[in-house]
Amino acid sequence: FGQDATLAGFDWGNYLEKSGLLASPVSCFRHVPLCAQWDDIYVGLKVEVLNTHTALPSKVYWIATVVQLAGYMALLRYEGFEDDDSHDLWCNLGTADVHPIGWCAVNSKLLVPPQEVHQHIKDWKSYLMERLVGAHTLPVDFHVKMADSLRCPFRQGVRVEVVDRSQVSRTRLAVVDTVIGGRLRLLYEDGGLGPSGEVLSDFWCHMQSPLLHPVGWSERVGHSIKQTDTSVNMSSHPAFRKVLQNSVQDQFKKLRTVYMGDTFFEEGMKLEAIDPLNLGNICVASVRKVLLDGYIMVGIDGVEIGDGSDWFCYHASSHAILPVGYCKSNNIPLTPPPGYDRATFTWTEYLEETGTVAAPRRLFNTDDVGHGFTSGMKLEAVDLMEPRLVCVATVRRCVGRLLLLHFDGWEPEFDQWVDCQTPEIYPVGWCEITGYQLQPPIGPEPPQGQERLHTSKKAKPF
Ligand code: MLZ
Repeated sequence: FGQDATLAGFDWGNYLEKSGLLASPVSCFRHVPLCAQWDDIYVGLKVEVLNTHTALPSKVYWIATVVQLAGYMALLRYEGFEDDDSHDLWCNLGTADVHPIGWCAVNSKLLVPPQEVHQHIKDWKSYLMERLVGAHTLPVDFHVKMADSLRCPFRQGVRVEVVDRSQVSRTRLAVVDTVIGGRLRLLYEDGGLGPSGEVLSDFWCHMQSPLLHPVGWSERVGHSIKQTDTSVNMSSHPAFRKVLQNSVQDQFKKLRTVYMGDTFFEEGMKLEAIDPLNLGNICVASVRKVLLDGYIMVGIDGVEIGDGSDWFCYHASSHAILPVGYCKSNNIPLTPPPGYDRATFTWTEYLEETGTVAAPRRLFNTDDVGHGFTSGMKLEAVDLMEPRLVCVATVRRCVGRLLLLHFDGWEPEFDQWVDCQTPEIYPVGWCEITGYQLQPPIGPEPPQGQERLHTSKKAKPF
């Protein structure tokens, strides 16, 4: 795979067959089309699908059975081939010309068997009748539900507040430019345009991303926001020519309510946190500031610049902050502050030495949600360090709510911890359905257990 795969479109079916056919089911992803319908999709269903084995000039269809599912992809076997798998075809249930049984009759389409089947089954009409007794099929409203679920409350010209990729401790006003599958391309209001009108600074995230907020949010919770540089003129860009409309709270996902009463996070409390700039590392960290509405600013111990510009905002319900001792009890390597040895670092000594206390365990959202992901499953995942990219990925570990994602073909240093409910992961086939560009693996996988030589990856903000 490589450049060619990008141009030709990545062949998930072929790749899955080489890598063991394991993919996360659509029902694992609450933010994706057809998630709620997926209980009705299973191996053994019969469908009417375009017949690609015919010399006829017009479109004709035939009955097929789902023999394998992987995300949105289904491996289909035309009726009549019985145990012969040599004509099986992968198709994306979200995009393929595939329908419930009965669709052809209602829509005056012809059911014609593949040539090979025609030859060895003489009376295919009664053969079919026999095979269809008691068969289950796609829900009749399958494609309607799909179309409904692709609707999005955001469109070009809507204004939001979003993390400033050049300084993660603050937000910045931005305008929606493009929406693909619920993922938004945002242009900072003072991001600037190049000499030929090209955008100099953009940011991609899903509409349910925790990094995205309605206009007015920063001021309301006490988060810092970059003042828009009014000398930068973006008005020649189409997104800024639309009537700009401020986003409002109900366009956003509702966060779980947290009570900030007597026992809440306090400045100086210690915790473990996913490093926002190195998402494969869980580090020793501190609460630096308590904002309103359950938000806190967190700094990574020992690497802070000192002016607060590298603090990161998390909601108290975020998966990315964890109680002291979480890594140890879950066998995850904890990254201690520079100067400490991974092998000998202990929280007890560190707390004593720094005269600090651990944030109480009950403040963290470590509820087990029974998510259904298992290690080895393939999926499509955003590289959160370059969030424009949706990549071929594998679940490497599952720990409570957390998933360690590996990007196929990339060094393990690119691995990222994410929450099982992050809106930045998608089932196999999602890109094809939404029209989003999928990044194929860049090369063959390094052999298991043997890590390739690499130069160390520089952390860069997004
Ligand atoms: N330009 C970057 C791309 C990294 C993308 C990795 N995605 C898993 C680099 O080569 O470092």
